[in-house]
Amino acid sequence: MKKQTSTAGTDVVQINTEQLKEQIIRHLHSTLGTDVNKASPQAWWRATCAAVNEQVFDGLRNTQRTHYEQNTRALHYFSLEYLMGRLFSNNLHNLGLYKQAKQALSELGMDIADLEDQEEDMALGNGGLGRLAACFIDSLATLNYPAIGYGIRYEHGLFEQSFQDGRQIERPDSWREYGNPWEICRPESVQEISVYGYVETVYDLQGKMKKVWHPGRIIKGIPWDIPVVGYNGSSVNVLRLWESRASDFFNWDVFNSGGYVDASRENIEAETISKVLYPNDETDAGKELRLIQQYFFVSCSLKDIIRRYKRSHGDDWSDFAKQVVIQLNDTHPAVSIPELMRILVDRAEMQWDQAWNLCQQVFAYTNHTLLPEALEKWPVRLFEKVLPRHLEIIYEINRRFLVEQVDVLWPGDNDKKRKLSIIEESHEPMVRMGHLSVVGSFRVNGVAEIHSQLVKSDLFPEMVALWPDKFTNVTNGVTPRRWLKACNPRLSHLLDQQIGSGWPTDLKQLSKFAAFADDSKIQDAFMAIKQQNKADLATVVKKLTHIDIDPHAIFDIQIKRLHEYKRQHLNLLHILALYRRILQEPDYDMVPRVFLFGAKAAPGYKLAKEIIYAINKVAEKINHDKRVKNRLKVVFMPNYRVTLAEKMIPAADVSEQISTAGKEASGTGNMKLALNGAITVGTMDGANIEIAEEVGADNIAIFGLTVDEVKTLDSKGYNSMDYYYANPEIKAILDWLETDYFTPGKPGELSAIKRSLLEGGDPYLVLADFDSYVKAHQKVDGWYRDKALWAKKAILNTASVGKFTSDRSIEDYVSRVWHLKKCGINRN
Ligand code: F58
Repeated sequence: MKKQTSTAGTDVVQINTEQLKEQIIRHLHSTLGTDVNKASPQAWWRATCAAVNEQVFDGLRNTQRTHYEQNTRALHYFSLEYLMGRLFSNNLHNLGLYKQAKQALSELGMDIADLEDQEEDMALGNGGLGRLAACFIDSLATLNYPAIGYGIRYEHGLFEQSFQDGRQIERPDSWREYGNPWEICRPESVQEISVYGYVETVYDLQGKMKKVWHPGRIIKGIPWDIPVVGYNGSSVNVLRLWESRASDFFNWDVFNSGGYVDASRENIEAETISKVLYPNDETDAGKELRLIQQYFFVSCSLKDIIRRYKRSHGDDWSDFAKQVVIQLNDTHPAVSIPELMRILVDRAEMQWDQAWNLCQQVFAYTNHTLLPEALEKWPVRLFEKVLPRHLEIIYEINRRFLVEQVDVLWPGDNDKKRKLSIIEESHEPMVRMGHLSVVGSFRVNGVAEIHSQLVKSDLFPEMVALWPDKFTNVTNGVTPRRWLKACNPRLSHLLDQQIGSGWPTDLKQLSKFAAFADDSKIQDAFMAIKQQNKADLATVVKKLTHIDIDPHAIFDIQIKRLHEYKRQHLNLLHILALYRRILQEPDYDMVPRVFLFGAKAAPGYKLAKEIIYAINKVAEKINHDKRVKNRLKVVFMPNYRVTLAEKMIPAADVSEQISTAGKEASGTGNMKLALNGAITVGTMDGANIEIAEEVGADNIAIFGLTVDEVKTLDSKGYNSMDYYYANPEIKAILDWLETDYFTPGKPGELSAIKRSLLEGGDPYLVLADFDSYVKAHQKVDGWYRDKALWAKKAILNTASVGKFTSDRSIEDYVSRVWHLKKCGINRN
């Protein structure tokens, strides 16, 4: 093996094809216990993973040793979700071994793509928030920042989706039923955590009061490490995921007295904690198990951090805030604030003020949503049952906050106190996790410029008055390694040829590609790549749905969780409008379009599921209607997930980013699609605004009400009925949905959408934006007719979105929040 210096300047151990072949065969024999002539694709995949891991573990050891020796300040990313997708090709790409592995496998008679398909997605997340965490840990490792991701090792990730007669069916996802080659169990770092029970007040000999929590149950947390391989031989960081188990395998007393069933029930209950990812999107039901999940992972992680700190500092806490910074990915891990206070005050016997001071230097909080129903609140009653001592601590944090901060700025103002209190005094008193997070953190950020503004103006204006410097913005980003280099090898190759191969770690270099926007040769090459990617996707579509789509049509793609605010139903109304025009005017002139959807609805979100059903039923009708003459096709891809996104994004011509202004915090799919040369049809919402700024008004189709216009309309009183009666096309479409045209023999089956838009008041202003949305699409249709014009716009999209690399987001966090230092890895 020879040592090489990579473009990043770090040493990378490069192994060649022959060595890789030997390693794979060796693992086939000694790890898998099989042979080349009878190994299944699954065994080949595992053997190759084992070979890859030889490199990964080298990097991991070197990184951990270097971090230990340097005693560096490190980021601890606390997230209940990591939507990782597959790791096989990602790790190969990041190690710079993809080509060698492809070649080695081909010489061994295997197709690397077939092996890639052996891997289940690691879908430990719902959507954008979980995928953001995955992009961030990729960037942290790539940029050589000491960091560790903490989360839960769910047995079942996000449910698997299929359609039965157009309706969403959910099945549990069992991603690691047959094991996961990327994880390492670390029994030496097991933690025990407590829940339930009661708090006793005791006095010591000096008369000093102490609170003693007598827990009702102890649960064991077992850590599993997933190496996070930075690009081009940089650091290999760790994602540490906790699995829950009963603290002792059996409660022997109960067992011995014949209570086998009772003893094993306790076991099952403990294991339930890490059993399943909550599939709620944006709305959070007040579930006891969810609170326990949150506390379980937070408590295990904090103890893990403190154990590591104490190894080098003993009981001296004075460097803790210098060494440790914890980022709360939304409020889900916010219970770590009272947990750290409990550890410091009850366990380490620190004075409250000193402990609170430490806490406020350690935590930072990212807000990902403004939707009121998504702001986490826990019933005080539930908190008291599950975490009685933490509730007391929250009360004390709140008391001091109201007396020492709120009452000082607004003396005697009880309205302000009511509004700012961490405890909401409703008929069912609640703990407001957003308030707790702001009060307990030194920095709070939103995830796009407009969103961060709205966090300040609409969500926490008084907190801004108290702490103006606490609030900042970090616009989201995506890793260009996965979302361009690995998923779109054709375009990556063209970029390498035209602008060099430095762009994956310095995405601003894409701007050099703008020089080719008018070059007809590059335009042709770019469009040919898009065409091939579309043909590939057409094959996938055929395989998954049996629907034929024409790669020459415009591929118009909306991929994201299904939610009213994301307005998949606005897209549907537009499709219905086009269909109706075709039926009314048989020669209706439009560039053929394929509308592709990918979305999962939360299992309990009725209207979201009705929207899926409606799209599927409309698709069925349109796709079989000869009169359409292939001008329209509608496809709902089943089981949308990271792996499907990697196939859809490189093939997109049009990117649908159509949320009601003010509702989508940022969006990240918008960035991935633009990066791959899709043109956005979008509202002035979230990061769309910044994308528009970067690509320029000519290269994006913006439509709809702005945030300010939405606010004005809402305050004036919006009446969706006005639009229904004023616009005959809207009326005809909504009435159409009520007939049995799309559901023969079953009129009214699709009426839920109409009901929500009319009787329901259309809370997301679908009808208000409909007209301008249709016009934006007409503009896009016009652009596409001119191939050179389209190619230019698409190229300029790719060339202009360098800002949206997660590397830039991470650098923003480092300078505005974390203050970390890069730590180059010593190899030997
Ligand atoms: C998303 N939130 C935002 N939440 O909606 C999106 O605009 C943003 O780009 C992204 O975060 C990253 O900042 C999101 O995905 C969830 O999935 C939660 C999961 C847990 C329950 C509540 C919603």
